[in-house]
This record gives sequence, C-alpha cells and structure tokens, in this order.
Amino acid sequence: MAGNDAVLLVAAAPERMRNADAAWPYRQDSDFHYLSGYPESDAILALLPGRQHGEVVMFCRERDTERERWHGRSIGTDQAVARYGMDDAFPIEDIDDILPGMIEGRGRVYCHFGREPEFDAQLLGWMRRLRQLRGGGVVPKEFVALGHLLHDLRLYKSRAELRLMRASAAVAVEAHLAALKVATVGRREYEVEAELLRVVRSRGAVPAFSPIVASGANACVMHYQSNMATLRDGELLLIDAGAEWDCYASDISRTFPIGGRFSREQRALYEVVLAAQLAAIDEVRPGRPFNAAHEVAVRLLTEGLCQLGLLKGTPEAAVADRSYERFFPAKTGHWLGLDVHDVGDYRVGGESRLLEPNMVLTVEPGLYVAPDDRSVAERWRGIGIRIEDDVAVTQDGHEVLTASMPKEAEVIEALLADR
Ligand SMILES: [Mn+2]
Repeated sequence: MAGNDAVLLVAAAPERMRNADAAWPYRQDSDFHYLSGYPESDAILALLPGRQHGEVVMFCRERDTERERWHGRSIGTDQAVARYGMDDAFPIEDIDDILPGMIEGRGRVYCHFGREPEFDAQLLGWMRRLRQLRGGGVVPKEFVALGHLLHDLRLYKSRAELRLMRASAAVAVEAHLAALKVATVGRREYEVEAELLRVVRSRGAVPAFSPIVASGANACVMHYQSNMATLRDGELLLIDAGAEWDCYASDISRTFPIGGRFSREQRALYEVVLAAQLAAIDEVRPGRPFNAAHEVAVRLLTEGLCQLGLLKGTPEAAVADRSYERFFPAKTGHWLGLDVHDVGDYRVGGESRLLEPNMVLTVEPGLYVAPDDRSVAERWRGIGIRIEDDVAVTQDGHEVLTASMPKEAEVIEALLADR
C-alpha cells in the first residue's frame, strides 16, 4: 500500500507514570499491537518493503539480567524473531546507529506525528543523522501521516479479530449478569463496579474503560465516574462497562430497576429506548450509511417523548429543531475494535460512510431527563436510560456480539426477581 520506496515506523506505547515511580497498568499502542502483536514498551517497528535482509524489523529491549531481576523477563531480539515473526530484530539502544542507514534512499516515511513528543524528536534526530551519513545521505522527500492507511485497515475486522471481539463480548456479558445479581438496595455503586472488575479479571481480561455505575439521576451524567452513591429502591441503575480481550474491546450498557420492578414512568421510557435500539440495530447492514442507525433512533426516541408528553408539538418539528437533544445529546454509536472508540472515518467525501461487512460498531441510544428539568412533570425527572450492544456487519445483515445479555423489560425483571 505504501509503495516499495517507503518506510513505515511505529512506536510502542511508553510506560506512563501514575505518580512517583508507580506506573499505570501498561497498555500497548493499538496501531503497534495491530501490526506486530508485540506486547512490550521501548520498541519501534520498521516496515521496509523490499529490504533484502528482511522487511519487518523490530527494535526492542535486549534481554538484561539486572533489569529482569526487577521487572521480569523481557522478550529480547532472538524471541522477537522466533516467536513474534519479525524478519530481523536489533537492540533499541542501537536504533540511532542502524535505522538512518535503513531509511537512506527511501522516498517516503509513514508514521504518526505530534502524538508522542519523544518519537517526534527521535524522528528528527534520525533525519539529522541521515544527512550526516558518509557522502551525505538522501533524506526522504515525503512524510505521510500513517493514520489514513492504517486506520482504514483497522476498520475492517478479520475473522481472527472477530473471534477476539466475540470473546471480549462474552466476558462483558458475564460481568453484566454478575453485576445485576449484586446490585441490590443499600449497596454502593462501587460494590457493583467491583463485581464487574472481578468477573473481567477472573477471565484473564482487563476492563476496556473505567466502568460507569450510575444510579438514579447519576445516569444523566454522560461520563459519570465517581461510582460512590448508595443504590436506592425505586431508582434505576445504569451500567456501562466492557472488557478488553487481547486488546480488543467490548462495550455494553444496560439499565435496570434496583428494587426489581420498573415504575410506570421508568418502564415507559425504557420501552421507548429499547424500541429505538432495536430499530437502530436493524439499520446495521451492508450498504446502509453509518448514520442511518442514529437517524432512526432519534426519530423513535422523539416520537416516544412526544407521545408521553415530555416534548410538545409534533415529532417532525422536534427532530427538525433538535429539541430532542435535551433528552438525547449523544450519538447512537461508534466504531469498536482495539480502541473502545475505534479508529476509522465516519464520513467519506462529506457523506456518512456506507457500512460494509466486518465493520463493528456499538448501538446505544438513551434518554436522560435531567433531575432539574422543570419543563417536564416531576415524575419523569432524574431518569436516565441507555441500552448498548456491539454489532458486527455481516455479508447480508448483522451479528449482535452481545446478544446473550438480556434487555427486554420482563426478562430483566425476571432475572432480578431471581436474586
Ligand atoms: Mn459505547
């Protein structure tokens, strides 16, 4: 894709410090993982089309007994070749001496700019060295942003990637089912969070993001994070949580009554959101624009809001003047993959992108009635509902990867009655 006189350079994610000398849990850069599967920091992948001694070259940590005493075993250059399929591997300390010579004579460099200051500085350093090579090295004519090529590849999942995404979805479903069992009156939101994390970790996965466990009006905060409140009878609990399996994310939201039964108002809004979600999932098939799911969800949510009297006037007018946004300020979904909000363009040539087989996206309409919204009767205030599934586009329709997590109100109430 890049051409024979190109070189592609991608850096591993650096370790990031939480404070002092304590690091955040390490997560590999998604692009680096996609191209190499290599799990360590301190590494740079170079793809060198046509290079005689190997086109796929890894610069990585060499094994070092003293370092391993503290940090555990490194992979090292030998295993980078033997186990990770690299054609060639060199110690990362030698990169400044080796890489400029490999770039010499190539016309284009594909890489990310302006993401990691350290990589940006290294790249400029290699260009300086290249110029200083014996006889004066030829610096590439073009630097091309790698994202356009690579992120379009990542948008289409391979069969192997889809297998990982199903596995990730299965862990998330199990976590949500377990959370539903412990989310009883009087517990704290963080206890439910702990249950989600327990299941995710006990399956060898990690959370794809910090779980949102939002009871009552907390559900109206889109990115609620504190997870501190006590679960109260009569309120709903919104859980938005996903797993990451071999770096592939799942992302599920469910909303259910803490006490076990929906109130009349909660149930009415729940049915509106569920109908919108089912209709939106129906729009996920090859040839439909990405935005079609959002449009149908907005139409059904707005019709429901008008019918229940939360919006005045006709649904057509409420869609046109966007007054529905007071209750649904979000988009109906996003691409899903190595990143929870995955890469890939949503629009092509100014138009909403047409769905194609093996793309994966979430479908997550919701309704959020702010607790201080005086434009609606008090009984509606503070209700927040979101229902979210992960959906893969197939040859002739879709596959809901998270289908085994129930969402019909009766089924949810039956599960809750069983606690
Ligand atoms: Mn989502």
